[in-house]
Amino acid sequence: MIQSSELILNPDGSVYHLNLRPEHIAYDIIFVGDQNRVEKITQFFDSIEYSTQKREFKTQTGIYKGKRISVISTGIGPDNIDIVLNELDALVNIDLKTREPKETLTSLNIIRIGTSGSLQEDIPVDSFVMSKFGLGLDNMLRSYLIDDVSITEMEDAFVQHTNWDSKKGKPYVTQCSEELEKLIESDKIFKGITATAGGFYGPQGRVLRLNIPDEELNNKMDNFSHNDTKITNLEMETAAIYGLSALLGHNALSLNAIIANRASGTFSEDPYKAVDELIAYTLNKLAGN
Ligand code: R1P
Repeated sequence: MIQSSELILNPDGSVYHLNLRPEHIAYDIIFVGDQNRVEKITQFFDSIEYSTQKREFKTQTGIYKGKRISVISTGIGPDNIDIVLNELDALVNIDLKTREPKETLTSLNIIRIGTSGSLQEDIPVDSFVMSKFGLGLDNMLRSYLIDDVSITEMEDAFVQHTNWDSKKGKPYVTQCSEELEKLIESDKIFKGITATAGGFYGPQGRVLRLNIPDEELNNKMDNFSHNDTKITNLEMETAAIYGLSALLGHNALSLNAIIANRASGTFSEDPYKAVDELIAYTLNKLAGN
């Protein structure tokens, strides 16, 4: 039995941070970072059956063209992904009354729709990127036993290429769900490695008033290539989502609207439009159109 200190439930039986009970979520789930983006997606739904919010975790579940979908905001960063993935998994794979893992496990389909900066000059602002791999620079996943899901060959190549400082912990590489990749892909979408940082400034090489150990790291990341796959973009959630989903048996895919290009120093003139287009594209693919 999982102790109540380990799996914390609210008085109404909902999981601690997400405020959800099992009946509140669909098996197809869209993640966004910003809670204000949840309704930018559900505004297209035919109906909404459930809404809740606690802190940055806002959920709405409803029907889009006959498909039941939940949209959940995760907030920023891999630490929040740890909370969201574990609590969603508990909703489907742990009996919350007996506090025992279920014998038959359920796989959720999880698609993140995010914004990101491109590292490659040839991936312009307003384009879409699908993360074939997540490269975690953040360490969160290393709190788990990840040998079965991490791609050590690429991790080692990256460590060598960047002369990675071992004091920062070893980067981890995890992969998207091939099933979701096939469902969503098109010739309009760039594919590559998405690097996930555990912070926005120093962890992504931004220097304001604090020095960082390796000012060349972003350049080295731009030049990294493994089996002809390059690092396309840098954000704060994808590798953690892929890693925990793979460990827990869920399917995950991360899509990003590119709103900045750090190689050319450009920023989208209309970032909201790019995100709206990615939302429409993803919803239609999920609904089978
Ligand atoms: C940083 O501003 C946030 O924006 C990106 C990063 O991953 C990070 O969470 O994601 P969203 O588009 O989900 O906000």
